[in-house]
Amino acid sequence: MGLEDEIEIIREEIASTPYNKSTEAHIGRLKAKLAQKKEELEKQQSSGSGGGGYAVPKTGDATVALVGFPSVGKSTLLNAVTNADSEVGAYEFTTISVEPGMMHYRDANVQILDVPGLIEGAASGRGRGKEVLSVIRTADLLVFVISVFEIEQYAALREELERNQIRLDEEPPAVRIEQRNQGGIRITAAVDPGLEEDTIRDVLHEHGYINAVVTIREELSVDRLIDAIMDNRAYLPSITAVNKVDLIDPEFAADVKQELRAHDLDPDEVVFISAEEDRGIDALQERIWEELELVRVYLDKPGRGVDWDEPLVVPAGSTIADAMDRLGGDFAGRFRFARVTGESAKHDEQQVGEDHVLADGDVVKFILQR
Ligand SMILES: Nc1nc2c(ncn2[C@@H]2O[C@H](COP(=O)(O)OP(=O)(O)OP(=O)(O)O)[C@@H](O)[C@H]2O)c(=O)[nH]1
Ligand SMILES: [Mg+2]
Repeated sequence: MGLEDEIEIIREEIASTPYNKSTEAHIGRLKAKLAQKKEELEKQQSSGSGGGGYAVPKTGDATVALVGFPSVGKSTLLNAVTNADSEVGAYEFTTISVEPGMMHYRDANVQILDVPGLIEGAASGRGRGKEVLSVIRTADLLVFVISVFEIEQYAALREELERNQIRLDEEPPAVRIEQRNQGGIRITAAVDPGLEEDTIRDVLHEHGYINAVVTIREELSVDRLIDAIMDNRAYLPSITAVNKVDLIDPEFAADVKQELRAHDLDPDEVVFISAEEDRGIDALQERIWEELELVRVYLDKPGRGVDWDEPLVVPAGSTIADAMDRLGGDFAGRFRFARVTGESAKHDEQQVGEDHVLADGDVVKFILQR
C-alpha cells in the first residue's frame, strides 16, 4: 500500500469517527499519524522533482507576495506598486517565473513578488505548485489578489495554502515542547488546554516523543497541538485586494459587498483597486505598510548628521541591540550607549541601553568605544 492510500484511509477514519470526549484521544492519534504520513509523502515528492529555479533572494526591508489565480491582475498590480517591468498578458499563465519588484514607500524598500497562479491541485505536486508555495512561505505578508467578478476564488486560495501548512492570520501556538531524558510526558498548562491530558500525551507519542515537558499557554485544538509539534508550519498575515473595480458599475457596489460577506470577507477590510487604472493603489500601499509593522530608525552618523533618506528599517518591537544586529559590523562589541530622540524617548537625546525599544521615526546616535 502506498503512502497516498494510507493517508486516504486515515482521513476516512477521522471523518467517520464522531468527535467527543471518549474519542478525542483516538482522533488525536489519527491526526498525528496523518500529519506524519503527509510529511513523509512531501519528502518523497520533493526529492524526486529536483526543485530549484524558484529561490528568490530576499532583498529590501520586507517581502510581500501577491497571491492569486491566473489573470486576476497580479503583474499589472506589481507594475503599479513597484518599479519592476513585469510581463503583462491577457491570457493565463503569462507569468512563467516569480517576478520581483521593489516598492519604495515611506523611505522603506519593500520587495514585492508576483508569484505565478496558485492553481488548485498544486498541493499534490501538480503544476508548479510546490515551488510557488515555497516562495510564498518566505514572505512577510501575503496580498491575496482577486478579481471583483471572482470573489469565490478567495476560499480556494486560502484552502490551498492551509493544506500546505501555511497558517494565515493566526499566531503560532503558545506551546513549548522540550525533550527530556526521562520522566515521561509532563504537561504544565497556564490555562485550560481544552484537551484531555491523555489526548495530548497520545499525540506527542505518535510524533515520537517519549520524555518531554510540554508548556501550554492557550486553549488548544488537536490541530493546533499538531501545528505546535511540527516545525514546518509558516504563520503569515494577509490582506486582500479586490481588483478590476473599474469594470463594475457603481450601482452594483452593494452587490459586491454582499458577495464579499458571503465569502467571509469584510468589505471594510479589503482594499478595492484597479491596477490598470491606478485606483486605490495608494491605499493598498498604505495598508501593506501598516500590516508589515515596520519601524524606521534614522541614524545620526558621526560627522555626517542625520541620514533622512535611508532609514534603518526593523520590525516593530525591535531594540537598540536588534538595530545593531541589522547594521552588522563590530558595532555591538564597541557599544557604550545610544542617544534617542523621538516617540520612544522621554526627552530629546535620551541616553538608553541595548534593551531600549525603538519607535517609528526615532533618531538614534550610537556612542561607541574608540
Ligand atoms: N479592466 C481591468 N483589467 C485589468 C486590471 N488589472 C489587470 N487587468 C487585465 O487583466 C489581464 C490579466 O492581467 P495580468 O496582470 O497579466 O494578470 P496576472 O494575475 O498577472 O495573470 P497570470 O500572470 O496569468 O497569473 C490583462 O489583460 C490586464 O490588462 C484592472 O484593474 N482592470
Ligand atoms: Mg502575471
